[in-house]
Amino acid sequence: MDEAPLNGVSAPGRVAAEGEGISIEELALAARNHGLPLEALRYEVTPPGLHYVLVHYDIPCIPDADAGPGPGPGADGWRLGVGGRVRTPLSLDLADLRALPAVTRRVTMECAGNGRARLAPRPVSQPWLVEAVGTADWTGVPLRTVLAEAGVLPEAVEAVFTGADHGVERGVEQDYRRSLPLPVATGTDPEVLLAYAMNGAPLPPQHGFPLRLVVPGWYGMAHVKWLRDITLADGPFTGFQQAVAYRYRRTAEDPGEPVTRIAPRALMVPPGFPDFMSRVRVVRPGPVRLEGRAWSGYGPVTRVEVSGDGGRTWADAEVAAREPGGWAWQAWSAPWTAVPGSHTLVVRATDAAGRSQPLEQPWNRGGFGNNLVQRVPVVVLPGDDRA
Ligand SMILES: Nc1nc2c(c(=O)[nH]1)N[C@H]1C(S)=C(S)[C@@H](COP(=O)(O)O)O[C@H]1N2
Ligand SMILES: [Mo]
Repeated sequence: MDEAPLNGVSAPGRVAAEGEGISIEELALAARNHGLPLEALRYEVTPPGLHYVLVHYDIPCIPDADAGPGPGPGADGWRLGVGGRVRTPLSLDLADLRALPAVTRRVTMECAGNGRARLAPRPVSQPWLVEAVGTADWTGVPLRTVLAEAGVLPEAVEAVFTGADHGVERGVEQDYRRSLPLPVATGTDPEVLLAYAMNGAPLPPQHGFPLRLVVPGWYGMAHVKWLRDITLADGPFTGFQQAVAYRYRRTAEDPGEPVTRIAPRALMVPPGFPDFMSRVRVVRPGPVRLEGRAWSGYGPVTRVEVSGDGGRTWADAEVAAREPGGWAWQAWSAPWTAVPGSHTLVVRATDAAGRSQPLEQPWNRGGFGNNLVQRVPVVVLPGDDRA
């Protein structure tokens, strides 16, 4: 179905008024979707259930025949259509896709809205702090394998991907749908995947069962879940998720620039132990090994710096090398001496292209690509009276 205005349901995108707190509507989104608990940054591959989740509408229920009694290819009744400007339109089921040569890629994915909740003024949407990230091993078929089988015609310039989920957003009824320029869709660096497995198991319902797109290095919105159709188009796609949402704009009228690759970010496993309500960290005095992960959609992270005094002075952390050709986060660690009192720890990543993280809050209307440095307030206890 084409995108169409829906009479009677219209909520324009807006930014919160000065001092306006998080609303019940934002809380409803924050409760449906969820982030990575920061202590789970300790895992190189995010354990099942701890990877962040972002779903615009409802999770579609596509039955999994494999999960029930009796044989079956899985996802009975589901098929992936490949059409538009192609020589041979295809209709593939999961068995067809599993019969093609498979690859597995470790990919860090992050929501473009990560960091939005701290913006002032705050764009009213899913209120992420910094935790909308996760890393998984995705198994599937390179998209270019399937496109080559269909035979892309010379006039095609974009591939448009449609999910099985449906909803209304700012008054526009739509299927979740995004496009990629053909050079990205058929490229090898990154190589776009049609993934049917996550960490060696079929995709969980919330992560796109039975099939999703994985676009290494790009923000989450490009990784279309519950993929049911790929259409090759001879012009740029102008649907809602492409032309209205996911653009870097200063004002509502500004056409803006499209949101694509992930800006560099480092996150820290908060040290010590938390206060239940405030999440303030409590640390015993003495040497502490700070650790975390860092990533960038523009290439490897080459430098991670840590500050123990709110960003006045910095020290280099040790950073693990990125797997060649890989798109997964890199581990970092740094020593720190916890001295009694209150401190703010800060961490900052820089990638091979020289992109880094700002110390002052940047701002755009959608709250996208905000890679402001993470600040972790800690209270170090007096003396070691427990020793
Ligand atoms: N079909 C569909 N695909 C989707 C979405 C969606 O709502 N519907 N959300 C996108 C967004 S905004 C993000 S950040 C990622 C989140 O993927 P995850 O939930 O597997 O972490 O999926 C993307 N793919
Ligand atoms: Mo997202």
